[in-house]
Amino acid sequence: KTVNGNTNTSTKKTRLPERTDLSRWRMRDDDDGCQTWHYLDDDAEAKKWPQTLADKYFLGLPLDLPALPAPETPLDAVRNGLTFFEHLQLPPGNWACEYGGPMFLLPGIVIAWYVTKTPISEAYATEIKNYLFARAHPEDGGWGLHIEGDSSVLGTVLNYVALRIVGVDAEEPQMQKARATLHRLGGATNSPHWAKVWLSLLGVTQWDIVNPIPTELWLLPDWVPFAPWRWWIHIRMVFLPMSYMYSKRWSCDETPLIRELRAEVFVQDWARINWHAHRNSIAPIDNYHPKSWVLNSANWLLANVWNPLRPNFVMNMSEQWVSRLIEMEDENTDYADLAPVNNPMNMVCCYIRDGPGAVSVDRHRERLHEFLWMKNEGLLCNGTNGVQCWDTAFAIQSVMDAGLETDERWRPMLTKALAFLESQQIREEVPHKVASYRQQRKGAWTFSNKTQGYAVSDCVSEALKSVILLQKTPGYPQLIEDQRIFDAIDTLLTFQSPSGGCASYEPPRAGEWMETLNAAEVFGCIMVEYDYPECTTAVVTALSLFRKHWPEYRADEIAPFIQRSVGWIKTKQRPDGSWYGSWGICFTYATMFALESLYSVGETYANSAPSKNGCDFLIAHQRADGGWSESYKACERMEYVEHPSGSLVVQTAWAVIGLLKAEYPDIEPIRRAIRFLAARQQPNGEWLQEAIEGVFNKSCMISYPNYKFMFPMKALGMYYRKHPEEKL
Ligand code: LAN
Repeated sequence: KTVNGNTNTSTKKTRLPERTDLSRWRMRDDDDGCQTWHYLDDDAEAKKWPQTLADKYFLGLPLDLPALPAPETPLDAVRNGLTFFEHLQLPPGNWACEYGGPMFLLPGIVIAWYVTKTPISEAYATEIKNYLFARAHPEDGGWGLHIEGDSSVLGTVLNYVALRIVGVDAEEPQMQKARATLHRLGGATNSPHWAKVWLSLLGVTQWDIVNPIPTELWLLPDWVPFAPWRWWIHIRMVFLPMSYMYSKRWSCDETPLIRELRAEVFVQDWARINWHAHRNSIAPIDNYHPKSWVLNSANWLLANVWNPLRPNFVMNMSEQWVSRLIEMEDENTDYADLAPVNNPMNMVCCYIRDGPGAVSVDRHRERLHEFLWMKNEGLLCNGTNGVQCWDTAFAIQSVMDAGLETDERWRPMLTKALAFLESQQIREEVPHKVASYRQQRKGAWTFSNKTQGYAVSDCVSEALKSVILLQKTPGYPQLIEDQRIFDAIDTLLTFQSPSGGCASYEPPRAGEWMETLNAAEVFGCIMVEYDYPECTTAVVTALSLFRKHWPEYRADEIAPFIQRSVGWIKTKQRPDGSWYGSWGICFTYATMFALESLYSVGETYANSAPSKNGCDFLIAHQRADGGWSESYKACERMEYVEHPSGSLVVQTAWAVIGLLKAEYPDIEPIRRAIRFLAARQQPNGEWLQEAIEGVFNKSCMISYPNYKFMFPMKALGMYYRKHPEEKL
């Protein structure tokens, strides 16, 4: 049964079921690490494909695992943790998990389905409804930028529309409440830029409300300082399809549902709205990064002068080139695309360009499923098409930090994990490397899987470390030969920025001044790459490990690389001794990495002021119960903020790892933290989910649920190795 295909076009709908039967959901993880969730309506099929323990865990169903012997030592606690975590390893050898948090992703997919007349199964529709209701703000019924954020127009209007598309009635109490919040925030005319794009595709708003997204930008020669190839990959890959849709001013068929939405999401009478006048209307809560006067002036000129005069040949030429670039991104990634914003947008572009029945549209349709994740709250959209390589690399390291890789008990699990990383190493450049301005990637790993294909400096590094560590342990198969390790190193060496640090997907291609062109409003630091202590540390430690085993290979480049990187990290230390974290929350996360970098060049508490200051910072924030606890607010405000719910296992583990790496001389605070971690462990070996762990672009939070396993185990294991005599 499906609910869409533009069949859901009126208010007179049959109600969606309350819920689906959780025991009918299965996650399939193909050998290439492509993960999709399936609902098995059919009993015979359900019998043939039984639910695994991992499925049950993801769905929050009871696992009925026995209590393990109570740990007496930190090593026992690691063993118990691994006993649990091993159940979650998937057949190809990787780990997976929900990767939710952002609340602007799922509506994009639902809207893309709607405008491309893609049927939505009743099971999917029901669980999308459940997830969005579960995540509505408890007080005002709206949604924010991310699950912990305050209600904003972006979150509220897009999720409201998504709910209507999947078949929820406008008069349901939750919908009335959400609508009231949306109206209080000024309604859809107050949407930020990206929401205006989605709503214009639906024809709920008109394209005149969208600030210009000129396709012409892609015709600029490379030397132009603001040419898009210099932007951060995520912004340029989103702007690309957006510009195509903007130039086409394409909207889907006007259905009764669209007409109803026009009556629901505005505070004004739809027919009288002056769209053009609302280009810059935005609710204060959505306006994290107000547009600069430079951008406002450029937008004014483009909207009022250029657009009316724009010659047809420029339009055609630029649209064609943008279309070609979209095609290249699709081909480079086999339609997985970079992330769940540009994927649904590229799909819509293919639909506009190639027509409803096109292969390109179908392939997007298939791959979009990889972003969706099912849990007890319902169906959500992950931030990427999985966490495969990243989490698997850390899982391996958390066993090895405890020295358990030689224990026969864990060898099969680790061997499978190694085989997975082997299968996911990228062996060649993308087909359109030069034309699509892609970074070198041969020998690299991605964050998710190989078909997505985007190398990230720290993802390459963490995977490479795990592979080297395991393959250098006697008894493990040599799945990756030396030449492939050298390929990874060659690629890694291209990641250093002129500053000495390392960024995420590419070394920065322009300066921070580009933020004056940040049109997204809801994010900060999004226009260009920046160097990050986290990414830099990962590269430094990977190179350090590599040169221990292959001291000759490109030695005269590796040594200065490491020196310069660590030098850069030192320049980023703040006066209070901390480092600001961009990908985890927040100072605790980055300080852990920075201390590890310092350690890798022999700098520790005893002999280095930066290391000592970093430790003192951590110690100053330890809480009475031995734990640490930082709130996501720290990322937004750029100052340490305690989380209201008290000490948290993930941050406590990060702090312990940092202190141990820095060889902090006093065991007492670390011992208390270790006991805190052990006390939070459940009798079956697991740790429970606490506050959200990750962040991007300063303002949007994202979950890393496996961190609650990997980092406490790593901390406990490192502590055990250092103080083998310690009991819990
Ligand atoms: C990620 C996830 C992983 C993350 C780390 C590897 C942890 C980091 O160290 C480097 C950057 C990286 C790869 C990263 C970049 C931005 C991503 C892809 C995300 C935070 C996951 C989701 C986010 C992406 C931008 C979401 C889509 C939103 C847009 C603004 C386009």
